[in-house]
Amino acid sequence: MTAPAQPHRHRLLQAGPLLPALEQALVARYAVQRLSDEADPQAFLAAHGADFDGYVTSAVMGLDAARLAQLPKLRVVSSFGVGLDRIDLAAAVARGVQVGFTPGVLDDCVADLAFALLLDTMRRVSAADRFVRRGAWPAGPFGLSRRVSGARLGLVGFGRIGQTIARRASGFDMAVRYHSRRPVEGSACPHEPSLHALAAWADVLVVITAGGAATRHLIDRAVLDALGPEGFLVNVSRGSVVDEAALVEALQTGRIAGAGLDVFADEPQVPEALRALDSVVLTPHVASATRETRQAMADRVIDNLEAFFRDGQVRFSALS
Ligand code: 8YV
Repeated sequence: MTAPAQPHRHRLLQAGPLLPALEQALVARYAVQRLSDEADPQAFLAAHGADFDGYVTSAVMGLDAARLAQLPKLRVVSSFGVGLDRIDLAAAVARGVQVGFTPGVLDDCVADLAFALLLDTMRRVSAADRFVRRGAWPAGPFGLSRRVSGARLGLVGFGRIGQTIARRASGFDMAVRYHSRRPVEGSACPHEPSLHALAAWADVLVVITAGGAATRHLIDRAVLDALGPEGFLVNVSRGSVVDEAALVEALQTGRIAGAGLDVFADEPQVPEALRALDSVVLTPHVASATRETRQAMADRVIDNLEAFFRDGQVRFSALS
């Protein structure tokens, strides 16, 4: 166990592994300690928790109130990602700790992956690829899939990413409606106040709402039944938003047609029941994972820290 050196530099605790280019940029500017390198992180925090000004984490690794309490001198958190469901913002506010995140730079890539999953599930691209690879084609044709152009797209959540997905959909002549707590002013897409009505209307439901307690299991058995046996589900938000057990059952019994999933209830564990289904396309939480977008996110993480240590204010605050 080593205490961080270089007392003249701001001391950052890094929750775990991050993009290598970001780790290099952090080390070039600050005295950085990676908590996940410690054999006994709890003992390390007990001995050195008071040494750190800043905490660097990600939307997936987060920062809970217990960890925050182990860092009594902490002044700033810089998170790699837009999701805030794993960061205890109330605890940070109560302590006067600023929280920076990376909005605006990942909307396009998350929307692109949502569309990739939508196209793949409806047109059965991955299933057709498996069909060709296992040599099944000579024995007979691959079955029919579903037309995407002109289909009805229901968006659950209509923030920056939801609106970007809607723009992608216009290129496919899709009809788009959305469900959110409040209608978005100035949008050409109709707001649907009832999630069940949206699911019943849609051919494909794309979930892009925030995670956390308020949206836990929003997509439940009743919503899946409203989507129906011809309907598809795509989730690029958080696994917690979908009742995964209800989803597995709906897929196994053909009560919905298929699903494209980038996020899961207990990542990185993906239930065997989902992996066994040919009607499901699975990706390992990679919606923002392009070189360009991850670098832009890394730049925001650094921007937030530099702005805080220079001006006392992160550039992109999760608290405003
Ligand atoms: C990043 C995400 O996943 O921004 C988010 O909320 O879930 C992803 O963009 C992820 O934080 C990388 O660890």
